[in-house]
Amino acid sequence: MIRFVTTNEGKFREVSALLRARGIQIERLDRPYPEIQADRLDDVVEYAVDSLAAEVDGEFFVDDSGLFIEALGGFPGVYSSFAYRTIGAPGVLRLMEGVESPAARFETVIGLHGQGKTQLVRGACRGAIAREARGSGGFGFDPIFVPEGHGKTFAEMTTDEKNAVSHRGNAARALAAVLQGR
Ligand code: ITT
Repeated sequence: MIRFVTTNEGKFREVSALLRARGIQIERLDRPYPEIQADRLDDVVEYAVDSLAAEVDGEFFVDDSGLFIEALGGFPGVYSSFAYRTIGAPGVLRLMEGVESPAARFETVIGLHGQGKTQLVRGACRGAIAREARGSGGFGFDPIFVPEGHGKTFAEMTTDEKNAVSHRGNAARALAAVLQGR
């Protein structure tokens, strides 16, 4: 059984639903791991996988994600977890006051460790920061993110609707392809 190492219940709900629909069962390992300060999600994931590989038995993967807002030079990006814990979604909305372009994207990098190697797969989702928070589903910055081509925020979508277009949905489909192709 492959384990998804995450402290974030929302991430597990999304990825496990998508993989289950493809016949892949996973288990959650709810424990934190070291997240280094780096400019790229890839580096954060590689470091996390290496440190976990010494402690976790069997095959596992981690998901590191970030919200990159164009007008803010990509902030919060790799610092999304810190930004969420400190200023939260209301703080991001305040930073957007008076900003012309709401363009933003979510990115996810999944690092899979198993069979003696580490493989990274990625997913992204373009969209915009909403004017105000809407919806009660999802987690994190979901109430303030509207994916391109949609009127709803992620927090106004079901898990399946979010997975169909989201950064994590795209990364999890790439993970499923890796797992099914070997
Ligand atoms: P783990 O590292 O234990 O998996 P985490 O919540 O710390 O959980 P991240 O380091 O990837 O996860 O943090 C990214 C932050 O970005 C997270 O705290 C969320 O608030 C936010 N985030 C990530 N994915 C998101 C999504 O799909 N929708 C909304 N917010 C998201």
